[in-house]
Amino acid sequence: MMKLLVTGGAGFIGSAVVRQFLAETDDTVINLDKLTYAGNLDSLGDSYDHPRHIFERVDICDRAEVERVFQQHRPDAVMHLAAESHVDRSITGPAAFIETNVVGTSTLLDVARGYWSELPSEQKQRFRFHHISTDEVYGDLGPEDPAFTEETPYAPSSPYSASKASSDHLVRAWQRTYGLPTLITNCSNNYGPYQFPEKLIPLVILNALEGKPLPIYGKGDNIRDWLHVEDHARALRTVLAQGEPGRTYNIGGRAEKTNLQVVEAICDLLDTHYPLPTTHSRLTTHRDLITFVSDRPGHDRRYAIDDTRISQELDWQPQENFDSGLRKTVQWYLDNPEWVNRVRSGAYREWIEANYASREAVS
Ligand code: NAD
Ligand code: TDX
Repeated sequence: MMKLLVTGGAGFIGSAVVRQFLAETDDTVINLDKLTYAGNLDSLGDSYDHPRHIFERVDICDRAEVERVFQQHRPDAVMHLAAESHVDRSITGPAAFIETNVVGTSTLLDVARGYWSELPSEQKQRFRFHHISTDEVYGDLGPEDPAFTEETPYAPSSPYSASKASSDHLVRAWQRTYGLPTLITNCSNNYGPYQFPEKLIPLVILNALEGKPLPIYGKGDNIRDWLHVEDHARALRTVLAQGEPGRTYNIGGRAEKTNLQVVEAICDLLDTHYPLPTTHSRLTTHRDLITFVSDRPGHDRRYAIDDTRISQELDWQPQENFDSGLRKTVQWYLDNPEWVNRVRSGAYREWIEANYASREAVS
């Protein structure tokens, strides 16, 4: 049993990590999240009220508050997922990415270092700072290039990936200079339930359900490797438990697809389960909604992960294959109109502001 501090636990991947820890272990989870537009406590479902879940609305850039959380809850390990995560937003507004992903990560690291350095020796040895990062730090690949390994040189293309690369370097520096026992994982594109509909898969599902255009950047031939979020959460738990401090592990889904293949697959799934609205009678299939739009500036062509290290050293493999994972994901969005409507209408934000504004006023 341990006390785990998860940052970003109200986000897409963080909420999956929190739900999994609470359901499958006896650990206590301290969930530290600022609740930006991407933070949604609805995504925790019943886990929010779980007796082993403690929620702290805190900005990782706020050193005093982060110190308070460490001193008050005394975690055995940190899993750091809080970040600005959307590439398109980083292109129109990079400042928040530098602030949270770079300054915030350095603040968290430094508070963790101070806390860790004063732990009793046994606890100090067991402590881990696990930083959750992306394959985008490696830049992109040509069609015939070998997949990214943990030795691939960094070459980030977007403000988002540059900010994540910076945070990875900070984590390595804190490990090398101060001896903080860190772990880094670099993962490919995640998909699954509770993903904010700014990212390709939920955006396309929800636009298709409303008969809206499905925007594909450029020709749709950019390639991503897709991993189900529950598989990612399982990989993170494996690395935290068994990973060697100071080491990096790549995590991937063994599912390279062009964006057009992904969007067409969603359209085909919806054609069988959810016929087009009658208002669109001149359209015969959801594929007719596909609209090619101008490309993302600096758009990475291809990502692919060589998962030899995590699969051979830690015996982790993805369990969900992309076809069935995508089918379940489409079904989840069909089955959860309440979550979808609250996200789309912004209602979840009103609840957060009402709830936490009053809490702040009292303290
Ligand atoms: P997300 O945008 O869904 O969630 C991010 C969470 O962080 C939100 O709950 C938000 O409120 C919180 N947050 C943002 N700024 C904060 C701050 N200053 N202080 C405290 N909390 C803050 O992101 P996600 O898709 O769940 O990604 C989680 C992590 O995994 C990120 O670090 C991301 O870089 C990494 N990652 C994501 C993917 C992916 O496909 N989504 C793939 C690889 C790695
Ligand atoms: O409307 C769209 N049309 C489109 O063609 C959107 C939103 C995206 N795309 C393309 C761009 C990408 O090639 O689809 C691909 C996937 O786009 P996103 O869902 O925005 O993800 P990506 O940019 O690949 O980054 C994601 O994976 C790596 C996450 O957002 C990152 O946080 C993670 O690190």
